[in-house]
Amino acid sequence: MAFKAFLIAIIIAAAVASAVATDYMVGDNAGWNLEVNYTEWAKGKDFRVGDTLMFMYNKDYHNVAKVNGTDFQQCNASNASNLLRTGSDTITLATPGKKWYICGLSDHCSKGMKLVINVAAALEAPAPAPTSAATIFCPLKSYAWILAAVLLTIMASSNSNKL
Ligand SMILES: *[C@@H]1O[C@H](CO)[C@@H](O)[C@H](O)[C@H]1NC(C)=O
Ligand SMILES: *[C@@H]1O[C@H](CO)[C@@H](O)[C@H](O)[C@H]1NC(C)=O
Ligand SMILES: *[C@@H]1O[C@H](CO)[C@@H](O)[C@H](O)[C@H]1NC(C)=O
Ligand SMILES: *[C@@H]1O[C@H](CO)[C@@H](O)[C@H](O)[C@H]1NC(C)=O
Ligand SMILES: [Cu+2]
Repeated sequence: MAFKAFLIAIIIAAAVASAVATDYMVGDNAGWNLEVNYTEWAKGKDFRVGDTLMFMYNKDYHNVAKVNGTDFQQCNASNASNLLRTGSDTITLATPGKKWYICGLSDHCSKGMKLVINVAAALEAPAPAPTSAATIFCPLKSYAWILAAVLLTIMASSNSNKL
């Protein structure tokens, strides 16, 4: 019974979290290519931990290299920590701070296929230090746990009614 309630709590927490997180299609309908000004695209967007970036592109011509600030400035994808090339890549923004992405093929980066964003802490979470499992779930909106507690109470009482 407690385990069932725990599962329900996790499902609710996940649902609430995904309702709060935003999925960004990089370049919107135009996708990831040479046609979009990604500085313009990122302008005014409030990127948060837990949000996702979706890169959609023709994998014969483009890829997505996650780089640092230096390699971003120099359009150097030769030692990218993360090279994505499926044509449909989703990146979850896991930590706050600046994130840099460039296309590593041909001279696309210097032609403008580069995106830098600034990721802020998750919404409504005062960003506790990620030290324990509890911090993974607790900023996931405490009202999910209140809901779970209510459910648990209901389940417990319906159980005792049968006795
Ligand atoms: C892209 O947009 C930014 C911000 O509006 C602008 O400063 C920049 O010149 C543009 N880049 C190109 C290549 O047009
Ligand atoms: C690109 O990065 C690689 C690996 O870090 C480095 O060896 C190379 O010198 C860099 N190239 C330029 C032009 O910065
Ligand atoms: C950026 O990454 C390159 C490897 O690609 C590394 O040589 C360089 O020291 C890094 N720069 C910073 C500021 O971390
Ligand atoms: C390339 O990246 C790897 C892994 O991050 C690192 O061990 C290596 O030293 C880097 N090479 C250069 C030339 O920066
Ligand atoms: Cu490209």
